[in-house]
Amino acid sequence: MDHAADAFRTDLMTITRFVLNEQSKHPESRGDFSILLSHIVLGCKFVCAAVNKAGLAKLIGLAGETNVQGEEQKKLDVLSNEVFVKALVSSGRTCILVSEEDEEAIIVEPSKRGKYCVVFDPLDGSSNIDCGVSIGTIFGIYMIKDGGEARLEDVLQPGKNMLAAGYCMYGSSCTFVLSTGSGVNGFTLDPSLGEFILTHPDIKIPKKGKIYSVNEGNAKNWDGPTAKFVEKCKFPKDGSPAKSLRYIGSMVADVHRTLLYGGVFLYPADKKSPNGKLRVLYEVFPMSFLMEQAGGQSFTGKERALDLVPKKIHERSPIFLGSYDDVEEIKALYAAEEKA
Ligand code: AFP
Repeated sequence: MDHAADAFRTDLMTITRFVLNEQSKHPESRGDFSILLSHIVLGCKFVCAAVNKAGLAKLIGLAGETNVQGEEQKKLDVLSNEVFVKALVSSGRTCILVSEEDEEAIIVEPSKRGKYCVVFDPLDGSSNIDCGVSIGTIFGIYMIKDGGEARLEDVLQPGKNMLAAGYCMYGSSCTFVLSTGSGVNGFTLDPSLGEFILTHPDIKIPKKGKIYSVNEGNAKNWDGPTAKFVEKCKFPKDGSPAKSLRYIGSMVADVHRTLLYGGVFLYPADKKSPNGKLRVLYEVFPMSFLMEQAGGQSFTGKERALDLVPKKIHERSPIFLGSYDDVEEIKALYAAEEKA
């Protein structure tokens, strides 16, 4: 991208304009999706502002603490969840919501109901808040199955049925990455305009990467294929250079880097957590959707991640996602183990 030319750009592709352009390719569309997305974007702008001033505003802290007015302070993830739930319900376009913060799915009251189901983690990586590390919101959108009553089955669909997925990363800049099923596009918040501007059009992940990303502290509990893959990353036997290790411990930040620079992000199963740690609906599926749309792959150790059919809303799954060739290597290691 030509940054010098960018500085003088006058024809700004805002996310609203981008989504309306996409909408115009579907003459039957009534704009419901665009409205839903604008409510998600609003939630992200709110969370971005709250994250930026968290230290100053003393928003960080334990839920249950009181501020000087004697009001109960809300933890940032609790606050973010409230903002997203309210924004999504008030859009009038949703019927069922699943949030990482809520034990049960939220069934939207009939008078405010629309046809979309939204699964989301309002503030992923929240253990990183207090030290200023990048964190983010992750979301996926499904269409209600038969257009009738909202039921739990509507959000227990395989990831490949998602209509759209994305994340917003609250980092050195605020970046919104979106796929509506035809490629991946990245938008950066211009704080002076309060608008997300298209800065990363048609993101494609490099076919092979030079980075692997995993919590190596869990290595003693890994299964054979994971251990072999990481060993290959560090001590390649084919003469290729060793890969670099980068691990932030905040999925949005680790996946964002993987998407832009290539490589592989893994949160495998281990002896202590046979299903891994990450949640299928609002971590594994949206990130897998984006990876595939960017030309990469995503694998659970058994199958294509987007083929998985969740049985519970907060189900977990192991995940290996990133550059096509790197994930292909992992798949080969699992296939070899199964054969043996
Ligand atoms: P927190 O929300 O508790 O910080 O967890 C973050 C997360 O769900 C995901 O964003 C990271 O990729 C992953 O957990 C990190 O897990 P480890 O700390 O076990 O490496």
